[in-house]
Amino acid sequence: MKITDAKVFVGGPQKNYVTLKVLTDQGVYGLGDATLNNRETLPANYLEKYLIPNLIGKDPRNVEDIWQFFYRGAYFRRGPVAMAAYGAIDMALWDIMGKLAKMPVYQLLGGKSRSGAMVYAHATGTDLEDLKDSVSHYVESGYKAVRVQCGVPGMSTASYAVPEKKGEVRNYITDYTGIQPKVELWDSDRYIRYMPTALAEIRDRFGPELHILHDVHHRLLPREAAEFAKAVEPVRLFWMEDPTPAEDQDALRLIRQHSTTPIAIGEVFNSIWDCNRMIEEELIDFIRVAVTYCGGITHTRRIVDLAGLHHVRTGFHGAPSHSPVSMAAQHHLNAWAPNFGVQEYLVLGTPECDALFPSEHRMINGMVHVSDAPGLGVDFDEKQAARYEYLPGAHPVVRLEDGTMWNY
Ligand code: GCO
Ligand code: MG
Repeated sequence: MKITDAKVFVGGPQKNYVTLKVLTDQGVYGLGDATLNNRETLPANYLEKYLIPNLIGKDPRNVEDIWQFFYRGAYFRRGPVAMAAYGAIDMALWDIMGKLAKMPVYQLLGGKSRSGAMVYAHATGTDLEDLKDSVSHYVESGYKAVRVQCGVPGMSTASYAVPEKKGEVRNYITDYTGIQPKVELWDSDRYIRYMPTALAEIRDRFGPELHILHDVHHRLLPREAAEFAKAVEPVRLFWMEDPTPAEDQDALRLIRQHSTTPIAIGEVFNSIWDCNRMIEEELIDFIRVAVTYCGGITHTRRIVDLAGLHHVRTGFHGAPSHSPVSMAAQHHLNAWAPNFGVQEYLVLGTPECDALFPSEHRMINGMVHVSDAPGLGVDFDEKQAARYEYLPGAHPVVRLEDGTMWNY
């Protein structure tokens, strides 16, 4: 059996999904997702210029060897661009394997460990009242876990994941008016003074059962993060995400020494080598890698297994930048992983997105029920894809009030 061709598509409904389709001489094809938010053309280019010419002619059933061929063969390995590109190939090969075996991918991984996988939604508000309305909306729709973010009084612009105006539904992940980023201003002091009381009000209003998550988005210094983690302890967060920039993992030790608030980290990691030490030292509670830019199912599964040895549960990244293809790959890992925690889950399910990626995965009452179709259980409509093209876009950048650059 041989791979005969592979094609890359960039585009989608208000998104730049990077979709890979791998074709074989047996008529079976596989799909992968290489979307790297706001840098989408880079993995697409890597696939087209370097990887696909070397993929053609290989036996798609040698999933492990193909992964190792690209990873070890590159010499300059790892990094989000390369790992997203290998990740897309890997997902497509697992899709092909499932279709050949006539089994859903979760069965190839070892079968189902649960009937449904809990997901969390993003609630947000310009202020606390606005946020409460947003949380109510998700609670009423059946979600058991909600991430909460809201504006901080006195801060001169909106901060991470918060709309500028009340009621405005803002695509805070990407602004598609061009590649020049907007500037957000940040003030850690105001945030540390305000956010613990805001989170406590959300707990009071919604009661003890709701799983409340919060994303600090790499903004605090280690000592500040320790103070914050301690201050929010009474709220009993499901997790506090990315309290400090992910490069300095020693910072987590200081936070750990001062608080029992669960820590989630990993959406910017690309390999097991970025997180093995903090997993082994048990400095985190949830690992947030994504199957897309962490090298696909083959590599992500190794991280999940290592995490399981150290009581670390999964909480895969699922920002709106992920296409239904990588989300499907994560649904299969989530169905199997003995140490599953939660799945981030957003705005999929628009009619345009469903038409582009028909799928049997279902989200009901805050739980994902994985598809039993062979392979990944998601398809890609090339006619629909022809409607879309690449849209240049950017994240905001962050500065302190005096102009100093800070972490987005
Ligand atoms: C999350 C993330 C995202 C990132 C985005 C960057 O927890 O979902 O922090 O919102 O900001 O993926 O491209
Ligand atoms: Mg995050």
